[in-house]
Amino acid sequence: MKTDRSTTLFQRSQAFIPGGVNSPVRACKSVGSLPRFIDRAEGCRLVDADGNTYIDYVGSWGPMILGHRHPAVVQAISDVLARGTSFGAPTDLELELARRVTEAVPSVEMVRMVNSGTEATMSAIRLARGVTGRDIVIKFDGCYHGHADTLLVDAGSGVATLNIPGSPGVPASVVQHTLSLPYNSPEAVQAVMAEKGGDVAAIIVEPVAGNMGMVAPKPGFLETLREVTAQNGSLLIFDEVMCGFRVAYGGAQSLYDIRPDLTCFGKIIGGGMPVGAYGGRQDIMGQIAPEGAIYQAGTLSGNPVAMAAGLATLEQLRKPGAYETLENRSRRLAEGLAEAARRNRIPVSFNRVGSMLGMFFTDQPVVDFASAKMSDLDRFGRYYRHMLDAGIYLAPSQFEAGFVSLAHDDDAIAQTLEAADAALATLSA
Ligand code: KE4
Repeated sequence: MKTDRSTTLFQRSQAFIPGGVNSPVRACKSVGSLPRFIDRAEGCRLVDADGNTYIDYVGSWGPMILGHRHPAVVQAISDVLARGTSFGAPTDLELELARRVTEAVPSVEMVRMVNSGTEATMSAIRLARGVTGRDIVIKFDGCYHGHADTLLVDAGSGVATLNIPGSPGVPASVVQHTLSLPYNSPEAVQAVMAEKGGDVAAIIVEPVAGNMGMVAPKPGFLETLREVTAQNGSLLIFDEVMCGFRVAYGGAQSLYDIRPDLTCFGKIIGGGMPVGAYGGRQDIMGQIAPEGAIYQAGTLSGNPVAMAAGLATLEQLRKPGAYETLENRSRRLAEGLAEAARRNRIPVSFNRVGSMLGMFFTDQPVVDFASAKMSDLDRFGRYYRHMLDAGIYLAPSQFEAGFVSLAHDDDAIAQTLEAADAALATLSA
């Protein structure tokens, strides 16, 4: 596969951008691969700077659930450009997207738009601390909630991929109030809440985790979080930046029938444009400035272009059958991959919730960060590179999730399974 152009661009980028990338995981360091510079995309396919085509299972890390350049999204962006790009003032578009989100997610009575998932979770934590007057926040090992100081503890995603212990630059004084517990361990949460519950402002969780690879909540785990937070006057925050509108139109909370106090969104609600949001009960959200005293702000919050792209995306997802199609195609892919692994006698463990999936090179179930880290990372790297050379674009880390879009048709799934069979065959050698 010719990669001269990506090679040259990457060399030049490293002179101007740290690591040559604007987000660490894109450097593909953990899989020993050259990052591909992408030139354009359409549907489920990317084309890189050298003209190579790939079937895309990263989907810009989640937003591209319709596939790239969906006509309705392109049209919506084009229409709003005729009006302008940013006003720093309220618009009907942000009102309509806020209404749509509250309509889709009953626990969200009010919502504030921001510009990234990090801003959403950072703001939700400040709000929880402000409302409860408490400092302690509980998160879970392997969950990643963006790079705000207070949450960069035992994080997943790029922190896990690059093995960054927390991160230099985050003062101990900032993370002293952040506790990180094993995911899917109700016992660990119950023990800590029994001792410290009265001082806990919030528990924040990825209800379907996608940053230690993809890990689903065990029955009873989310229910325990809801119970112990209610018992102690702490807030339950669902970080649905990744799984919101991904695993269901109402998000993971609709799948598992849990009503959190606050929910964070991002990715899909911006349809590929920069966006984040946090929302929840009116009595909590009403304490955010200017209505309340808890401050949060943003120059481009509610940006009309992002709002238009997000609205067009949700419009397509509201159509009958959208999530059934995602489920059917994702199931076919996962079953095909499992069959290929069996055929080639490669031990793999699979997790999937809807169109969010994870394939781990381990023969043990993966239910938390500790079990995810038992995966054979060398094997993952070899599999990744074979798939890339075969035109299949996977997330360049064992600790990321894969995403199927509505644009992944039968041919794309068939081509992926064929490539996977060949890649797995080389691993058994
Ligand atoms: P952003 O600040 O990157 O928009 O969102 C942070 C965030 C918050 N919560 C969850 C559950 C997330 O998955 C993320 C970001 N996800 C990663 C992918 N694992 C973004 C990719 C990257 O960091 O480049």
